[in-house]
Amino acid sequence: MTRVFSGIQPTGEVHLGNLLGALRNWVRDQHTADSLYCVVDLHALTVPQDPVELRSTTRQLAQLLLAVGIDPAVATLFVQSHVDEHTGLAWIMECTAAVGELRRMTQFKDKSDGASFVSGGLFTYPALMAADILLYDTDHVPVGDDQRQHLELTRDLAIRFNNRYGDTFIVPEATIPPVGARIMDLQQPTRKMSKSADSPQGTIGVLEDLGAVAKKIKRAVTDTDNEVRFDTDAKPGVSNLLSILGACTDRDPASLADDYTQYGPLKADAADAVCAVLEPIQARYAELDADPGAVDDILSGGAAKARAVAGPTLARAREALGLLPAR
Ligand code: ATP
Ligand code: LTN
Repeated sequence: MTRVFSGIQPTGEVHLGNLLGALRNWVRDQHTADSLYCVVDLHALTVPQDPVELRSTTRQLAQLLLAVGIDPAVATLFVQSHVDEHTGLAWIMECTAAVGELRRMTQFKDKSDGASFVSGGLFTYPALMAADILLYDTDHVPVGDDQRQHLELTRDLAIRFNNRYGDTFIVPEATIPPVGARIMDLQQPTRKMSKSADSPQGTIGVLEDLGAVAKKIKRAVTDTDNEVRFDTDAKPGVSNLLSILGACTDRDPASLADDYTQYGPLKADAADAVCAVLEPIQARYAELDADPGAVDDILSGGAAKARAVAGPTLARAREALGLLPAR
């Protein structure tokens, strides 16, 4: 059976970009592949976090993943720091990666640029991500477009390791959705919608009040020429609304454009479509609120299942490297 793995950081609010670019595909893949989904709390440590907040956002994110539709009866849902093999293999990946290739990562450049403190972990972040993926003999990694470069590096590291030490890792592939892989900020449509956006008006939280969501979409930045056309370079704001509507209704954004001659109706339909997607997620999230212990139980079962796969893979890599086994 095909193996699928993906991860999401417990930092900030989960937004519509995360949902349409990644999480919806996680839910889809769990029915056709052996799927593991991970709350990557160790990746969150690459920038300073408040301990109380980190603990609660980690649990809340797991709860949200369940609300979105991850079913622990078919998929494995777990927290990265519960499975020590991630840090064990990360060191090996750090020693497989070259400084030059880590330096080329655009996410590192974006996140370190202008920051007053840049941790060593922010730089080696992609080695930990490669470890996450390779530990599970992963075939496919459903992610948004911004993770393309990290996936390429993961493949390069797997291939390099296999060439040096013999076949050890499966070389994974990114699966990036044709529509919704790069949802843009509603106020600055040339920047991706992000947890760390400057303006909350540009980002739609998955758990946000639906009235506020509709307002934000209706106030989204477009342009003055009033022509509805899918052209991400010339018309980034309008194209973003078409992508959002297309991703929510399973339609092609370029052909959707033919249905509209004005921005108002496009915005109204996009707002309705987004609210229709968010409403059941919010209802399930509220139900899960009643029983926080249930989330912890699911995570504990998930970690046990993940360890059973990760342990043998790490042992295989250590053996290939010539590390003396402990007795
Ligand atoms: P930040 O912007 O602060 O780095 P993030 O919003 O990218 O955080 P992550 O936890 O890094 O959140 O991403 C989780 C998943 O969501 C990844 O697969 C990522 O590719 C996807 N994703 C993130 N932003 C978008 C977006 N604007 N459009 C589509 N997919 C996205
Ligand atoms: N780097 C990713 C989060 C992430 C991930 C992973 C995604 C960490 N480990 C493994 C897929 C597979 C991000 O910033 N969105």
